[in-house]
Amino acid sequence: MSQPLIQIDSVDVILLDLPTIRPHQLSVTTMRRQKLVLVRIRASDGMTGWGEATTIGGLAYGEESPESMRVNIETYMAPLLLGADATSPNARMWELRSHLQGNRFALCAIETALFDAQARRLGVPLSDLFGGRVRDSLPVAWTLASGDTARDIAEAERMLEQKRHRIFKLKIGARDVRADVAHVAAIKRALGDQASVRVDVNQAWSETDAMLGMGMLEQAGVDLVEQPIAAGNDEGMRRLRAMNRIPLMADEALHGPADAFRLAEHRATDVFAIKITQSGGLRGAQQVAAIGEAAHVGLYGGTMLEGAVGTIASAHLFATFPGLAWGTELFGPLLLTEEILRTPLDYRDFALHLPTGPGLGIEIDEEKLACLQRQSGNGR
Ligand code: MUC
Ligand code: MG
Repeated sequence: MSQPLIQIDSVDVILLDLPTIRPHQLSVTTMRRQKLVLVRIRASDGMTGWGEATTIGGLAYGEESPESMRVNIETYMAPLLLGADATSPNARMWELRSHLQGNRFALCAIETALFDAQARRLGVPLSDLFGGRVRDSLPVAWTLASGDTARDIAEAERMLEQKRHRIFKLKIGARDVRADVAHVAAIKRALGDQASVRVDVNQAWSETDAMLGMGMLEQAGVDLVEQPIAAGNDEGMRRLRAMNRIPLMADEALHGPADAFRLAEHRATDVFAIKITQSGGLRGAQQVAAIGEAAHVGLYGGTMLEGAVGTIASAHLFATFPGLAWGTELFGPLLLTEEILRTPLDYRDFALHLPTGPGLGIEIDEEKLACLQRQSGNGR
């Protein structure tokens, strides 16, 4: 093939270890810090694109860790990208996928960076490359996960007052089922009809725990139960759906279009929690949404608690989904103590408002990044 006119010049991986505003307790880990994984791709026409591959608690949540991603991107992915045509994200991703197995998160970051740069090159928002927006703002849930009922209620009341969030997801599963349900019921009682209360069990329950728990959660007025049982137990999810009226959402069970197809075919879920990283990238997540819409599965815009880059990339894609009945949980940057953008993301009126500029529509503060990298001890 002839030499591409616009080539990929560099691929950099930047790790930032940032404190969270409070401990964030999930059944699989308690986060006090979040390690952001950022990918920066520079092209010979001077365009730069950014992507993100952040995960939760090292290897506590998924198969890729921040450190393994850095090694894999630098050793195996960057050499396949350098010198190649920067203007076709699809061609680059096809090439990578034909040489590599797995690595959904790392591939998502690379794909996002390629699309960001290409959209900037064309002078359009990234969402335009995915068919265009059907909305300019997205409802955003907040996760209550301090581990303390009174503190969670106070936090939720503050969010309602500030008009930041009126959908709350409660992380449960670390304690006994009855203790967890009592915690959820107390929060729902305190908030009443002003808020939608949902729970995420992060696979912690056995099927019998879930049979008990879901009935009680329905009585307590909970609107949605996310991944109560093990990711591989489709039959269990099907049985729970048949037994309960409360909708069920698949999260850890959903790793891209093939899982979406299987879950839809088995009628194992009411709602898909779509995450761009879990789906292996923006195109994979778009395909998950298409399968959901065709199979009448509800859509929810999920997060891996990414910082601003992954959050706004997800928002660009989710804003193109006509059916997003369950809203989103794109609150990741609000859980962090440090800002990496020159202008922070726009959260107000219970929603995230999308930027209108080209690409991701954000400007990374590279000086701040360099300083945070040094503080994190992850600089290069
Ligand atoms: C998950 O399991 O959904 C999303 C919000 C949150 O607090 O944790 C994540 C992961
Ligand atoms: Mg979840």
